Amino acid sequence: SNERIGVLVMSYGTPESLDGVEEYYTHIRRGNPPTPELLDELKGRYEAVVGGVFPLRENTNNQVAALQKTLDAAAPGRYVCYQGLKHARPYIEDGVEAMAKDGITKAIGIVLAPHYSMMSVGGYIKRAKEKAGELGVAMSFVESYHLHPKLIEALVDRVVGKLGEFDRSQPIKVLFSAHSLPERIREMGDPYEKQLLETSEAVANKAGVADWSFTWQSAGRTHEPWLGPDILDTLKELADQGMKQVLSAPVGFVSDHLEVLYDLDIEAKAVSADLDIHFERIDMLNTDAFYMEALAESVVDKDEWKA
Ligand code: FEC
Repeated sequence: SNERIGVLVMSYGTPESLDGVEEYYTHIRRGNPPTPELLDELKGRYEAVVGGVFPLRENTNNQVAALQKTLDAAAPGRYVCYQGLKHARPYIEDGVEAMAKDGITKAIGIVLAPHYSMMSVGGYIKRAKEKAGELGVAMSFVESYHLHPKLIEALVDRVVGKLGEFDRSQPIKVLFSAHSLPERIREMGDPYEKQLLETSEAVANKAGVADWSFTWQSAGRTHEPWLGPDILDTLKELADQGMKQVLSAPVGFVSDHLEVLYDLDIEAKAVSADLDIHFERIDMLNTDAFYMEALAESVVDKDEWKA
């Protein structure tokens, strides 16, 4: 049939300007406004990275446009992409509403994050499902794609490429990382950790990397315990062991944004410099062609309405 299928492409979202940081932070904190100290601290991080520009917005726009092109090449005219953001406009609910307005009754949701956790991707899906149910849009979801061969290939290319910039005659540690989550996800039997280790291992094996480990980053500023060790502690530990070269591979993220450009490129790099460690990071996927194909193939796989 020539029915059009909606594709709700979901991403974290970022403010549009420094003035929007308070609303954004309040949304992340489920309606609780941050203290002035926390707000200033977050604004300071945005300013340190990009002087008030928010790269995640343009990167998400570019990723959605590139995915549309990739889907058009695979199945001309069948899929129409809509954007839905977790913490900024257009919100997930806005994306579902836009589909319904365009007369779309069947849709597939996918998140621009490869690993499933109830506290991350699960939250995106829950909100989309709720709105779709209200508006009579039938939806299915890609929950994860952390071992898609083209995702792995794209990451392997980046690891191998960046290793070329190190002194190969000396030891190099590859540090895979992802956003930490509260430790209580363990009691909930969450697949997040296992999936992250599977991605890391697949990339390390294919890239021929023997010396690697996985570490967490960007833990939230709350009182409950978060998954560790944090990358800053891991770097200290490595320095104690005499390691002088580290390649950072943040496989839990797919785009240039604050958690990479600040937490790794500024914070982890400065800590490394103090520890006399040469620290580099792999390039992010952004609109990488293999990544776009991994997304497009995952969407087409979920299309239960195709002939
Ligand atoms: O560039 C940007 O403007 C946005 C960068 C950004 C990304 C991102 C991805 C993830 N987060 C995840 C979980 C949490 C949990 C909390 C939390 C808090 C923040 C804060 C900022 C922030 N996150 Fe985020 N996250 C990004 C930015 N995140 C800013 C608030 C200040 C701070 O704590 O640093 C804690 C919420 C709470 O307080 O209760 C939990 C996860 C991901 C990766 C998966 C995904 O992309 O959805 C998981 C990008």
